[in-house]
Amino acid sequence: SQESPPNLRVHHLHDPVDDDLELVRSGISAAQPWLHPKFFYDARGSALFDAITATPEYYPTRTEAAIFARHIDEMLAYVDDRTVLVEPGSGNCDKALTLLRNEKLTHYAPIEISRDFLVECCRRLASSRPNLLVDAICGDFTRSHLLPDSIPDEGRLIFFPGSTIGNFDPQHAQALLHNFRGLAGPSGGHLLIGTDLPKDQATLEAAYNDAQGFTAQFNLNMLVHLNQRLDCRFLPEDFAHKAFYNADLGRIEMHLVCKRDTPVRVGEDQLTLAAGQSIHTESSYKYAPNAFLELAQGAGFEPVAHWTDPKDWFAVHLMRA
Ligand code: AVJ
Repeated sequence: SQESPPNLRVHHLHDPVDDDLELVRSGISAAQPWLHPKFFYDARGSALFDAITATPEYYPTRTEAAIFARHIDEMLAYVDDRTVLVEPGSGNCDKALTLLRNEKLTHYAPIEISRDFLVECCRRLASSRPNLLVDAICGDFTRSHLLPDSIPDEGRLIFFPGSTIGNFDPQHAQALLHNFRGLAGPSGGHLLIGTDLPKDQATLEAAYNDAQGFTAQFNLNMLVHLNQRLDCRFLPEDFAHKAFYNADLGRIEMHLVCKRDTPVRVGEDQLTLAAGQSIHTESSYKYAPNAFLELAQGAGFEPVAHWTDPKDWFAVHLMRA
């Protein structure tokens, strides 16, 4: 293995497999079977997500990037040289690069469940930026609400771009935002968060049904990942990708539809999913700016400002903790 650059520290948070097994067991045996979207992200899933963001149909990543590029100075007006940029669910860390170009930011702490992927990305980042301190935190941000002691808590900036908040039902989203308030530290913390906006159904549905089929592979890869991680013995060839906009609930839903009766094993339990049944693998809520503000204020944040793109497809909110 390669040597780590001196400005990179790698931390591993407690991540018990037993709890994941229980999460899979309760989901798969529900009346509408479901699996948590965090199980998309092993190394292959993270690479497939990167491929999705490069497709012409998947507008969120590039739309958000344009908003950052245009308004970065306003967004970072509150940052000083003690600010730590903390990013739950950082993926390949690309989204932070625009912010990290600002010299006031000298300390970056990404938290990511896809461990090997994170360490590899952080090695590259730390090598190319010798003056940036990188604390790579390998762990599940939906579980861990404490950061390693080596990360100062004066005025942290919690960075949660990409509309990842949309994966959580409103009630869970609010609880997560509440935890982020804790992460932001006792004084002067901020949250910079991206949310996808409601828009016409065709644009939304195309973004989750790209013609090259990366989204379908990404969805199916969850089964391969769970087979490896928890020995579930799903038969991926028995499932088909399906994604549609649920207008009543204001969310995209992704499912894996059973093409035939198919066996599943979770721990000691053996069950059968029937042909035509589906596993709900992801929701992606689309919040109008006011709806999101209400949610975040309910979690104790105060709005500072928000920005959108010229088409009003995506929003970035800055909030005070
Ligand atoms: C990373 C959760 C924001 O919901 O749009 C992309 C994941 N799923 N295509 C999203 C995803 C299918 C993505 N988030």
